[in-house]
Amino acid sequence: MYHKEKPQFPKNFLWGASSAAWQVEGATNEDGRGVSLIDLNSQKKKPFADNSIASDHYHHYKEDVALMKECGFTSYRFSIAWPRIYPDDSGIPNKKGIEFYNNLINELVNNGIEPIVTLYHYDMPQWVDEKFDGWYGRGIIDAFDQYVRTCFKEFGDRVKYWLSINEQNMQIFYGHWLGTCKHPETWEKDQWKVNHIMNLCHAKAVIACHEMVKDGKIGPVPGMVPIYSQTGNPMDQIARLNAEEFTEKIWNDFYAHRKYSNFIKQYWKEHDIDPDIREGDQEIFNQAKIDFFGINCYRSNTAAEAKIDEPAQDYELNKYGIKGQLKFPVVPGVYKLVYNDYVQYTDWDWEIDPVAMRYVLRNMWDLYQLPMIITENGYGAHEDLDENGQINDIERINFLRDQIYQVGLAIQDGVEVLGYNPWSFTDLLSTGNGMAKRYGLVFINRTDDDLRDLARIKKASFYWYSKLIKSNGQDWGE
Ligand code: BGP
Repeated sequence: MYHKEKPQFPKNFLWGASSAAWQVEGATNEDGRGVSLIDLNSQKKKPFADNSIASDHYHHYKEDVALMKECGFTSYRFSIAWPRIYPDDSGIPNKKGIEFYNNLINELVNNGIEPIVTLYHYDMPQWVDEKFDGWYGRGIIDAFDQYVRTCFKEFGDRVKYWLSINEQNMQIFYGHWLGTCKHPETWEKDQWKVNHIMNLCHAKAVIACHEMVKDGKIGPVPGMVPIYSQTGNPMDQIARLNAEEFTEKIWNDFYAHRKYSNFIKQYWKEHDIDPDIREGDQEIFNQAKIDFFGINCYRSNTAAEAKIDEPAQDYELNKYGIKGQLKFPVVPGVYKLVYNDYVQYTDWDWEIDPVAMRYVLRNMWDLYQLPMIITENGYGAHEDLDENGQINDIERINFLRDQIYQVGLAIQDGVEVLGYNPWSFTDLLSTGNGMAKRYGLVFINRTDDDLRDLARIKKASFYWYSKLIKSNGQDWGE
């Protein structure tokens, strides 16, 4: 729909940016932090990159928050590292870990920046894995409950916006890549047990937040990739729906309705899958009413019919940022994903599609009528300082401008959006590509191989974003 006026953003809109502990903090061996599986993964699995120093935010947090303030932030989304709070199975929280997050939160609040905190962003403590078999064993449910309750008790007086588990759908869907899957031979069935346990952890976090945090609000963070149909062929439309179900809708329906949909129950029945739902589980779900959705959205996908006799193809991610390496999946009889002629692609073959942002917000609003906070969105690129020691990241400015404009249009369409927090504030480790794929508004002077001086250098996008957010979305810099 065409709107005559330019978009207006609500007063008190939360303008900020986003990060995750294991990708930005570093200091993995300091102040009593325990080992996380992601540390081990990041050290040995290429092209992951060693996270022991990352952007060294642990030691630079004051400087980083000062830069956020200078930029005009009113929010900052980050995650708490579970192994910093509970490094081992003693049941005693690590005072130094709590102190670090207290310092960070105080620094934010004192600078007028609303903290938005993710409880779990991929950093599974090694002891939880060894003792309970990680997400595979129900023992994690109480351990996670203990951890989140400690967070609510220690930080809930100042943190009002909480996010439960980052991209649970992607942790299941990309289980092999993100480390959730331990036994590839049986993952097809195991994934639903693992997912059910994650659902219980999510639900208990929602319940505990409402019990313990005065005025606290909590929501999940699905990784959203809206799916278009390749053509008007009705079979492509069904393929589109299938792709959407298996990559995101199963999760979103569950969070919002607090029960499993007929679609997934039917699938389990047909494939002889037992997700191990036990007595009492549904009672827990019934109480876990979420307040909003965090939305991570970078791109769109396009689906077409995959005939039952088409050869299957696994998703092959583009690991090195050389265009054309990504292979889209073919799931015979269900759907296949295809390239879209109407959009451009990044070096990692991610669709550059601002309209997807409006589409996802509209669609989620229609389905669930819950407010949303954009918790991730951004442009990953190869970058280094130019001869003047600067980063003139015009592509990122164009990307953000177009995406934010579409957020504004969704608001004009009547969608309730509370904030925009792109990925990322400073450069940080990409999940799969270390410093080779940068997203920041602020450059971190290091590469994967050379630590240089870790200086913070504002990119052109920092100045552009600052003007836009200080004018509450009026000064587009055109
Ligand atoms: C999201 C994750 C983030 C971040 C981002 C960018 O799925 O929540 O942790 O890494 O994707 O992805 P990448 O770093 O692989 O480009």
